[in-house]
Amino acid sequence: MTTGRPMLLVTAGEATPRWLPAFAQALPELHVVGPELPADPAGVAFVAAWRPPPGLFARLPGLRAVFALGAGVDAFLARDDLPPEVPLCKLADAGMAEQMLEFVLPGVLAWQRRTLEYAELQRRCEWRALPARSRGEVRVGVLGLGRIGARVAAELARMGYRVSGWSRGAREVPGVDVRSGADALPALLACSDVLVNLLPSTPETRGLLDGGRLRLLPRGAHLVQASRGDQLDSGALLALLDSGQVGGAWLDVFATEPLPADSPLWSHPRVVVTPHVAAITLVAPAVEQVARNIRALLRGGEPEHTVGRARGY
Ligand code: OXD
Repeated sequence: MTTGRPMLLVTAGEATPRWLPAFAQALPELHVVGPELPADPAGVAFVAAWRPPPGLFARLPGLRAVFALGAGVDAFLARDDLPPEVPLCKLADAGMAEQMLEFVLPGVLAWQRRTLEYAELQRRCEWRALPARSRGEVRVGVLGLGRIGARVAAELARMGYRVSGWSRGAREVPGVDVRSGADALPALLACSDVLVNLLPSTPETRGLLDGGRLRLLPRGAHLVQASRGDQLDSGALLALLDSGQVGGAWLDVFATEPLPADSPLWSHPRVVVTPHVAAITLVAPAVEQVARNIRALLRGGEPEHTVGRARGY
């Protein structure tokens, strides 16, 4: 049914029914439709989407802006149907930074409290105390200081950990020793007892955590990997876990998802596998951000948090 109001098409796979009523309530001035294309696709001015069907954007001649309903936008940028003049907007935090901190903390605490080493002693029924570590002795390296990474790094620093951060451009994060540029990476890796990867997936970061770079970590370091699987060489990681060079890995993202049943990562005693759940998009704050952006566009203004296509995030 055509209402004359601009249309917002919502498509987010199985989650679509959770988003539709929230968008309809937040934006009564729009006609909210989805996940199927309406009879008059030319009336669709906005799309809010996660993993939208291939070719969708090419069928929407009146498209004014696209809103990603997740943190990473690499899959949007890899498409060939998103016209370059249509702004693509990402979410800014939307409740994800706090969840990410909760995901990262067990990996940090496990290194500090030697959880995986004690698990190994337990398997051997061996009652033996290992030297204790204080927070101030634990060096955490956070790769990626966007909204989520910066918040995680700052919170860890506030808790008393020694935090270094690595970002593309220099920026300030309270309590964090920030380094930028490719030349700064080897030294940061060499002093990361726990390496936390929160980088966006871009041509520069794909394959970044290869065997050569992982080998730079101090012996027994932990890896927390919660951005994109295509940045990590998991074969190299397994070899380094087996040799003890890497002490443990918390992996939430994988090059192939779901992680294939025959992947040795599933059963490795020092790997924790979770199914891409480190930080879930929360409907209420995300809808609020998208609604604010759509209203700005309807008033003739500029949207916030647009993705730099050349930059890749
Ligand atoms: C993502 C997300 O970008 O889950 O992977 O939001």
